[in-house]
Amino acid sequence: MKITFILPAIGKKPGQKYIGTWKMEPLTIAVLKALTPETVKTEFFDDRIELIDYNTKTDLVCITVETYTARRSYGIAQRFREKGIPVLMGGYHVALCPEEAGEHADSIIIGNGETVWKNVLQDLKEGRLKPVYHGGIGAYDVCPDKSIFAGKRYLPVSLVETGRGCCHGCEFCSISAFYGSRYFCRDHRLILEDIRASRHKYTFLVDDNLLADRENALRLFEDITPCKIKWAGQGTLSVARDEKLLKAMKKSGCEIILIGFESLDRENLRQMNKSFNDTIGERDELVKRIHDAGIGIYATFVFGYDNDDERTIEDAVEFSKKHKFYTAAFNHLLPFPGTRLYDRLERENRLLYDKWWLEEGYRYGELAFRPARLSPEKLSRLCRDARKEFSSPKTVLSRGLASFGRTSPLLWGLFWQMNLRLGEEIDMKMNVPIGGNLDELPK
Ligand code: B12
Ligand code: SF4
Repeated sequence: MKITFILPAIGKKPGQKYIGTWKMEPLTIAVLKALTPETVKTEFFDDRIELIDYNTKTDLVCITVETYTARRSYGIAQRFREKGIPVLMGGYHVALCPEEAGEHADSIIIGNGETVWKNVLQDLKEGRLKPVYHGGIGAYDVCPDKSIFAGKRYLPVSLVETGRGCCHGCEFCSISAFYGSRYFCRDHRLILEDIRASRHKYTFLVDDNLLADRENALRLFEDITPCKIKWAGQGTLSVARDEKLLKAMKKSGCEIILIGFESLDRENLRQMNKSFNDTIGERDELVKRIHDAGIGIYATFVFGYDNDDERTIEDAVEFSKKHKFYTAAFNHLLPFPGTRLYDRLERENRLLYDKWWLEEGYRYGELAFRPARLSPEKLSRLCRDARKEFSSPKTVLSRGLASFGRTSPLLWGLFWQMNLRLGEEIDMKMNVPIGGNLDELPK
């Protein structure tokens, strides 16, 4: 028996090179590989970096689907299904849009793969795959098998999962839609095992909110300290209020923390149900404490809430420049299916497409709804301009100099590589057609 795993790209511009940044090892595939007995042959195509062989002889094609990659996933699935090869799909998009995904696959899995993979393989062997498998959420107890990445070139960063879900309930977030404000921490013994098996000096701790459970985070930082790794992960600004946690985090090797500021505007934060980020008055001080602790910040912002206009976007860029963040993302708001944001915009009759992720001609960077104070085109342009401004040579230079000493020398070296490249790629990434031209897929 042979199984073919596929990670689809968002899309590709006709005739252009793929976008270069953020090509990390996809942990999802390594987890599925680890669950698969050695007697079953496996292969893996990462559509972001290589061509898919549609003539491969295989018994099952497994595709992991995100909303951005749904259109392309369905196109890829069709090619295999035309040849009589069954397709199984999983991932957050499938979990949040099971009916839609079910129309493009022979079988789908909602939730975790760990709990049902054995049954899937048995059913496949007996030729009676079920249309739906419910994997549930919560406990997961497997160490990924990264041998499936052999021969592929990824960023030299090891991904180690520490938790799934999040305690918060931000209106726009797929994680909050799927997990319903619940957080599941992973067994620390498995985390340590993964770290010991890692090949790279740098580790990305994969978690939607590493700090969701304070006591667990504190123990985790203590447990991983002896491993002497350098790591980056996702957290919240509130860590700066907790001196003990901040110290433990740094001691355990934290170099960069990704913080979703999202907006600096109180009304916007209220509307997105992220008032826990309403640190107006103390925000500068909290940022300073994190920097003083020797941790760089990857700041993310989202624009398109009802109080957003040119001024709020400018404020976010100025704030990011003032604090000389290691890096920052300025994204426009996007109504992901299954989120409360999607439902609200639908109710308010503000969606420009019923399903933007399936819309032919929909492009990365394009708005999919009508913002309250700006035209969709203008907001898209302002996000691009914000990225350009933050990545201008002058800003990169001043941020780079400030980062010296704030992070380790190796991460400082990475700063230049990453920020200069991100600047170059802004326009390459803008307007990538979602799904790409499916006719360009090799037959
Ligand atoms: C790490 C990460 C990234 C990394 C990418 C890593 C990489 N491999 O290259 C970076 C930082 C680059 C990134 C980028 C983006 N990301 Co991201 N990312 C994540 C994160 C935090 C972890 C993913 C992961 O490795 N999980 C661990 C694995 C083991 O879990 P898993 O994927 O859920 O798989 C399990 C099950 O879902 C299931 N399963 C999944 N697929 C399949 C398939 C089959 C066949 C089967 C049987 C089972 C199965 O079984 C697995 C084992 O239980 C997730 C959130 C999360 N907790 O998953 C967001 C997440 C996937 N990202 C998200 C988004 C929006 C993005 C961006 C679009 C952000 C942006 N605005 O630019 C970009 C672009 C993504 C792209 N496709 O190019 C969203 C997707 C939402 C959605 N509805 O699709 C998520 C869910 C975060 C969120 N808060 O909503 N991301
Ligand atoms: S804090 Fe982050 S992961 Fe948690 S619900 Fe909000 S956006 Fe989602």
